[in-house]
Amino acid sequence: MLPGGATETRVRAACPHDCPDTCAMEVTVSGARAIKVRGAADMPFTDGVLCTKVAHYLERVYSEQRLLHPMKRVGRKGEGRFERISWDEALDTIAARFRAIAADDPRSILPYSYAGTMGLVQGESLDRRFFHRLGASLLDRTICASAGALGWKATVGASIGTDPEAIADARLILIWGGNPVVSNLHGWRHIQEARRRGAKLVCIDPRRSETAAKCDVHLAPWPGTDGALALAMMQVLIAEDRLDHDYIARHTLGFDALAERVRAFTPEWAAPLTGLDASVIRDLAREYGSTTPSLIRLNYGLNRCAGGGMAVRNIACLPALTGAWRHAAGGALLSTSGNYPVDGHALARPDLYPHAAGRPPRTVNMAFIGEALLEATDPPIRALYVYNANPVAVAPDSNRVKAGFAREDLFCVVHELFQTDTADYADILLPATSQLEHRDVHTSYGHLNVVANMPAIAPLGEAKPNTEVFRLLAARLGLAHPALFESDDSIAARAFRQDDERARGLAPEQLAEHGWARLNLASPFVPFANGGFRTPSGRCEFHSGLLAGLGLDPLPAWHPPAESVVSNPALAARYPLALITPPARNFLNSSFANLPRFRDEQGGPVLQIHPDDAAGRGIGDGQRLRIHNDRGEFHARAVVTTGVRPGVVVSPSVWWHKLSGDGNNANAVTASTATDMGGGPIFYDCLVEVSCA
Ligand SMILES: Nc1nc2c(c(=O)[nH]1)N[C@H]1C(S)=C(S)[C@@H](COP(=O)(O)OP(=O)(O)OC[C@H]3O[C@@H](n4cnc5c(=O)[nH]c(N)nc54)[C@H](O)[C@@H]3O)O[C@H]1N2
Ligand SMILES: Nc1nc2c(c(=O)[nH]1)N[C@H]1C(S)=C(S)[C@@H](COP(=O)(O)OP(=O)(O)OC[C@H]3O[C@@H](n4cnc5c(=O)[nH]c(N)nc54)[C@H](O)[C@@H]3O)O[C@H]1N2
Ligand code: SF4
Ligand SMILES: [Mo]
Repeated sequence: MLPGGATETRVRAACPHDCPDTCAMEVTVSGARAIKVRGAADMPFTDGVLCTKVAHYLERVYSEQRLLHPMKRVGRKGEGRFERISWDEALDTIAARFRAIAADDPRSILPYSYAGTMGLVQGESLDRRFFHRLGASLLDRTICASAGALGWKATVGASIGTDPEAIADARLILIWGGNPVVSNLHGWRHIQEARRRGAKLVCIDPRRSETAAKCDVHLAPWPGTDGALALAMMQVLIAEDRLDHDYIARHTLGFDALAERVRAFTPEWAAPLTGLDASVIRDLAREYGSTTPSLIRLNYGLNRCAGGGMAVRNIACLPALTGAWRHAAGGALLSTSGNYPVDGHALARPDLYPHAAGRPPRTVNMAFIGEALLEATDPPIRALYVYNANPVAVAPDSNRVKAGFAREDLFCVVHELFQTDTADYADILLPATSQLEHRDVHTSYGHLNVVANMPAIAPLGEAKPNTEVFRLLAARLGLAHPALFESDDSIAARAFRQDDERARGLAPEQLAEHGWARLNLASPFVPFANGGFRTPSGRCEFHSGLLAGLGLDPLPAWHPPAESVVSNPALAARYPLALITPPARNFLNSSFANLPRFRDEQGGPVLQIHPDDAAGRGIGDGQRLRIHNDRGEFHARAVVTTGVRPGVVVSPSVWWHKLSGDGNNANAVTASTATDMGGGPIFYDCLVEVSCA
């Protein structure tokens, strides 16, 4: 009992953000107010620790910037002027517009969401059911990982890899296209433990990231050339017979064709493409081929280039050649998400879709929302409902995206916690609850636990959870199906297939009480020690029937970047610098970028540039820069540093446009070109020129 009679309670929660660590949290509530958020001490992966962002979570939850009631637009689109309305007026307006548009063609309505919350309930349940029932356009959620996920799937079969809690005995760890110090903090703690026990850490990243600075070796290839590096490593392993023949014979498919394919891809071939010395590439391959256990921790940084899918696929072949998968601490890890027996059908109910004759479902690729809004004709998009996402800030080629959102004839609903760049374009702006105010249950892509989220406090103001809004809209639209009205607790309870062995221990009441549970997998979980790949052949597929069926090269290949000095010299003559815009430490994509603490920590948009590139352009440290190409421009402050290789410039992201000084963030220059597979964007495959502003 506290003074005044208030009691303190502790509520189990999950960090909702798009981060592989999916921390288990504990929220302390006093009276009606949350007073503390901390990492669960009893969950081994979280280990009582939250990152610097979420350690201050109450500043987000109770921010004075929170949207607390529905509003309608009174200014121009994008201007951000709104007037308060009631929930009844908001819902009636949306229902009336949706009803009218659906009467012509419901596919003119497009939902747009990504991973503002990763929760299965608030992120992929009633929302999906509602838009399925309506017969709206389907959204292909490609913006982050679709290229790499497909490259990995073609090779290994599913998003399954090394158990991140079993890596302490690795002797060599390649951190490839990832920056775990920033974006996988708890995974990094396990990597550090391996290092304490003697592992050597090699970081492969075009810039000296926070992680690269802490590794034993840093190799800085040109952006988008990892596929060539991996091919050359395979060439060396095979030519020098640094192979596990028994593993290859039992557990792989297509080795002879692979050997033939990589014969010409020598380190000398890869050197000019990657910008690494042939001897460096050969030494890396030799060390990889002679160190056991060896682990590759790859991340999605390397799938944001034109050849990103194939790059991930080429890397995924390596541990099968050396037999590194035999060891708990060996193999490779991109994502653990494929281990969860999520009942996607029960959550999303694709069967609710009304298959009207002569009207095939239409799918829109979220990555190219600008094009879709401006160019889709069959049918045109007339209404957009955005939740869990901030596309105006995070989608590539922002000027096109802004032009699409600015269409006067587009009816746009945004459901948000904050008035983001996207919210400024809403006709109706709805207030969303934070994670502390609603129920959810979470999988992870960086560990093997399920984490529950129980509501800790009542919704602030008039905020409502995503699910609640869809229940209310379904009623207003007269959509009678009972699946559209299921409660959050009930949805959470059916999230996992209870007949799946891996779900043993995930009983809903237990999870709600205990807060988290490890999947029922062996510990350590060594997924491919004895083969058992999730591919059609059950083998690691050097030759992929899946890719052949998609009209793609079935063998590992070299897919160059779309924009580089080597692959596009004409463009490089005008725009000679390769820009990458990786995650900023204090933001989570564009989340947190509006809150003073994190903005101040991050210190404004910067562009890191090598002294040689700066000198040639008369650029000094701290100078205001204009970064531009044919698509657009943004401004940032120069940081002259040898931490980036000459020819590469780096701008940690994602800033909000309207908080970036000149009204533009880095996506003003990124391209709306698709990756080689999976239809993903190529954020880190982007040529620019830089001058003083
Ligand atoms: N603090 C923080 N954490 C985050 C996020 C965030 O915004 N902030 N974002 C979250 C999200 S959405 C995701 S998808 C995950 C993972 O997000 P990822 O985008 O995989 O990000 P990182 O792990 O930070 O690492 C990306 C690294 O790849 C490097 N890189 C860029 N291009 C190339 C290339 O062509 N080749 C190679 N080898 N490296 C390249 C970048 O310099 C960067 O250091 O992180 C999540 N965690
Ligand atoms: N230049 C560049 N661009 C990038 C990237 C990059 O590295 N460089 N990274 C890309 C990647 S990997 C990704 S994953 C995307 C991320 O793109 P998004 O998934 O759009 O991520 P956020 O920018 O964090 O926006 C999520 C929004 O959801 C809101 N939200 C949170 N919880 C809820 C909720 O319960 N209900 C509702 N209605 N809203 C909620 C948050 O307030 C936030 O504004 O960005 C991509 N864009
Ligand atoms: S953002 Fe990642 S590291 Fe930070 S609390 Fe959430 S899950 Fe944990
Ligand atoms: Mo992402």
